[in-house]
Amino acid sequence: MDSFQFNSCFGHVPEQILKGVRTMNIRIKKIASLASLLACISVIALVSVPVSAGNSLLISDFEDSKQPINTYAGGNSTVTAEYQTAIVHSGKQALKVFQKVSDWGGALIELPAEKADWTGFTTLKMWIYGGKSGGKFNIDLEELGREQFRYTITDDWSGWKEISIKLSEIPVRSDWQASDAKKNGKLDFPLKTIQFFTSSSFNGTLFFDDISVEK
Ligand SMILES: [Ca+2]
Ligand SMILES: [Ca+2]
Repeated sequence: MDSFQFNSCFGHVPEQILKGVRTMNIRIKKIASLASLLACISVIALVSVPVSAGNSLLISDFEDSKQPINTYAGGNSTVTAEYQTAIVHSGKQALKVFQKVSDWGGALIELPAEKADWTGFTTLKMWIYGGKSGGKFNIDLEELGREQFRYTITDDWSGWKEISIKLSEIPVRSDWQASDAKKNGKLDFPLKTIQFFTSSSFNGTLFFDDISVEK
């Protein structure tokens, strides 16, 4: 409302009051501009969500009990794996793996096609609840061509801890490869399995949750 309209409505109004009305208009416009800016920032934030989600590929959060967990063990070893709700990092479930291994044993999940191509991802991450047993265990990656890669971890902490492993720093297994493996010493995709708790000597329990690969 300009001063002509204001004066027409209310008769002659002193300049002091008109000045106050103009100032108020400017403030209202400033508030409107701020609201527009905040709306824009909100839209940008909403648009950014899928981009950050694309930087991470969830391998398993162990919430789906139908996802099979396979275990294997040598004649002198015992391995059990179960979904449980008592000790979790996220959601309602995590995986508990008990091992009493004196020859060989482990637990694995098979990767469905949509989680098997890690092209463009650089880092494998997972949360492990350690028991501070001092034992060593391995994270093994197996390709579709059966070549295997191994990263060794020492169980030297208690409680949850995030393990972060650069894919480029996971060496090819030097102790064993399948006779029919297509060996070239390079981690090729798609992967077949992630064997997240293998060992030749371990006595204890570990919990696993939120396995992912990140860009
Ligand atoms: Ca979980
Ligand atoms: Ca290879």
